[in-house]
Parts: sequence; structure tokens; C-alpha cells
Amino acid sequence: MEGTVLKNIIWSPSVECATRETIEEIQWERLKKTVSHVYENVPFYKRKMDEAGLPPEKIKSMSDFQQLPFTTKADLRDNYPYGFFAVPMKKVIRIHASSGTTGKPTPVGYTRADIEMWSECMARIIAMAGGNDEDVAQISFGYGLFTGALGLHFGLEKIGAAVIPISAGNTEKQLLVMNDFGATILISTPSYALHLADSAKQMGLSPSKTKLRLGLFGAEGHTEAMNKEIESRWDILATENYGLSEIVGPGVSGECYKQTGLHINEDCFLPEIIDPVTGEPKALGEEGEMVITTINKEAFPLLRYRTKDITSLVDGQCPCGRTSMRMTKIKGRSDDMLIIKGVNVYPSQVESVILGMEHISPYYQLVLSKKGYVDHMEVQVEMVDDSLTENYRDIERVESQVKAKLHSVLGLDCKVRLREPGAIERTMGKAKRVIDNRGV
Ligand code: DLL
Repeated sequence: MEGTVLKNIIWSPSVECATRETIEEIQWERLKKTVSHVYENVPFYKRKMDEAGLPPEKIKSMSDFQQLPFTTKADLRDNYPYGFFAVPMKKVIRIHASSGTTGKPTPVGYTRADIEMWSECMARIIAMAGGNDEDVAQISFGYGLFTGALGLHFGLEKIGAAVIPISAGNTEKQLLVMNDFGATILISTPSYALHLADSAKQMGLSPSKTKLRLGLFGAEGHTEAMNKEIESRWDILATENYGLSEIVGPGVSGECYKQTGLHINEDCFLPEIIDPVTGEPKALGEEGEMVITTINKEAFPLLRYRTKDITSLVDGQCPCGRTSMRMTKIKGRSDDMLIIKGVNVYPSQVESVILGMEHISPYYQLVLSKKGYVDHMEVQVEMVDDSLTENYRDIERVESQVKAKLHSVLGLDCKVRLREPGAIERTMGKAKRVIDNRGV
């Protein structure tokens, strides 16, 4: 990162640096408006509020609001396709959809004002990472129903950066364009950024010779160790941003150049942390499932939406000057939590154990199977190069080292298998960390 000049531009200081009191006032006003809007326009919410005995006029405080039931993915599915749209289609100007792995995708609509709000949120996140109007930004997310590419695209245009909408795929062309067009910002998943770095090396292109200085990575989790790996491979500052289609897409929160957690766009998204099992609220700083209420949306507003993402909230002023509430890196999704021989484990915890170990590359996968009634997990990790493949004993030795480290750090007893470089599938989109063969 030597030689990189970062301008600390605070895009909307009146919100990003507001006092807690001001933010809470904005939130409360917008929340009241949203509650009335959904009560009048979304039959699902009218029914739920009436059942709870909490029509809008009875919601007089934040704690009243927190008596309302949660909205879940299943509710969205039950009202497929447009049951949650709160405006007539005439006012909708864009439809994206969530990347459901099972069943049909959930459509999400945006009015013109929603697109403006989304672009504003993205502009703040890009600026806080250090992006500005002199940047050339390569968007390697797939353009389409997925919100990643167009979300970042509009935000980058808003700050005046030159956007290269290359979309996902064709790694060689990605590198050629990055090099020849002089891209300074890369937008992708963290796993694809790593894959691009590997491919650059194979093609004899030295990543540090490109003009790239900044990464805006998101759409999947990765550990701090993996972030450092990406930073050193590309010689860039790698920042992370977070969001989900149902809420808006990317734009919910993002890391500033000080990398102290992800600043939440709190004037648009009201966060709560709950116990994923009991639904009880968690205190500031405690880990749990993030629940989000959109308070500045017209077409697809959601109250108390359960994201299933596990994180915690951090308050206080950041060294960058912003006062917005931050969230810690996502530890995993509540439905990704594995219970292996009684031990609760998230794929990210395995990542943090294996990264940095000698002979081990950052590519890994957890393969689950069932023996009788018992769940088994095999951790497959790639070797960095072929140096061990000559001698089977060496491979066994490293496998035992990984196994012992997993056991001592996570209390997890599992099988470890070293695989040759390139054996684990690379994806253009979200990395597949878990192969679940338990139902097979
Ligand atoms: O992934 C939106 C997005 C696009 C965010 C580009 C950031 C950048 P979905 O496809 O609906 O939307 O997937 C949402 O992805 O609930 C998380 O589980 C996961 N996710 C997104 N960002 C992060 C992140 C987009 N920074 C789901 N860290 C979310 C960890 C993330 N997980």
C-alpha cells in the first residue's frame, strides 16, 4: 500500500458524522412513516400489525415497535412474487432478485427514489474506502438479477469514477483490461480477487505493477487473514462492504479506509441484534443475528427482516471521523453453522485457523457426510505448490499439523485432506465453502 494516497472524503457528513441524538430522531421519524406506509399498502403487514394489536397509531416508541413480529424469507416466499410491493408497478423502475439457492428467486422492486437512495448509500461506502472521481473502477460482479454489479455501478457513477462494467467471467480478459485500461479499483467477491491474483501470477503479470490501489469486496464472508492475503497479493487496500438483496443489495454497510468495522447507513437501515434461537434482543456489542428494518424505501420496505447473518454492533466515533454505528465482520449465517460432533463451527472459523499455515493455500472446502447418525466433516485444503507431492509422508505430516491446530483452536476433531494446487473449484461469484453430502 506504499505510495497510495487516500483522500478521506465524507460523502454526507450531516448524516455520517451526526450525533446519536440526531440519528435517532431521523430514524424515529422515518420509521413512523414506513410503518404507516406498509400498513396501508402491504396486506401482510396490516394483518400482522392488527393481530399484534399494534396498528401504526399505537406504536409510540422504539420498544413498541420491537413488539412487532419479524419478517422472514419464508414470508417473502409465501407472498411470491409481488405481495410485499408497497407501490403500484407504475412507480417501480427496477426489479432485482435475491440469489436463493433453493426454489424461486425473490423479486425486489425499486422506485426512482429508491434507486437514488441506494446510489447515495453506495457513494458513501465507496468514498469512505477512499474511492473518488479520479478512479477507474472495474466491476467484476455479474450484471443481472444479482444486486452487486448495478448497486456498485450507480454509486461509482455518482462519485464520478470511470466505471468498467466488465461483469463476471473470463479471467484472462479481466486481467488484460485491468492492466491496459489502468483500473485503480477492483469490485468483486474476495474469493474472486484471490483467484485473479493467482491467475495474474500464472500469466506472468505482477499484480503490484498494475495501477490497482483499492478493492471493494463483498457478497460473501472472508476472514481478516484472508483480507491481508488479498492486500499483500495485490498491494492494495482491501475493504469490505455488506448487504442483501431483500434489504437493498450492497449498500447496507461498508468499511472505511481505517478498517475498524463496517459503518452502517443508519438513516436508511435500522439494525437490531437478536438471539437467533429465542429472538430476544441482544445488547450492544453482543453477537447475534442481524435484523434490519428499511426506513427510507418506497417499493419494497421490510420491517424487522431476519438476515440470518451473525455479527455484533459497535458504537463510538471511528478514527475516520464518522459516528455511525458499525457492525463487525459477518461470522457466518445462522443456517451455515455446522454442528460437528457437538461442536458449533462456522466455515469462517476454519478459514482463520488454516490461513497462514506453512504449505497451505487460502483455498478450502468443508465436505460433510453422515456415518450412521453421526455427522462427519472433512476439511480439504489446497497446498500452495507441488513441493510436498513427491513424498506421501510429508503430506501426512502437514495434514496432521492442520488437524492438530483445528483441534486445539476450535476443539474440533475432523479429517483433513491436502489437495493439489487448483483442485478446489474457483467461482466467479460467491465461493462454495461447504459441500453437504449428508442427505445424499
Ligand atoms: O450479496 C449483496 C451484495 C453484493 C453485498 C455485493 C456486497 C457486495 P445477496 O446475493 O442477496 O446479496 O446475498 C446476501 O450474502 O445475507 C450475507 O450472508 C452474504 N454477504 C453479503 N455481503 C457480505 C459480507 C448480496 N461482506 C447475503 N460478508 C447476506 C459476509 C456477506 N457475508
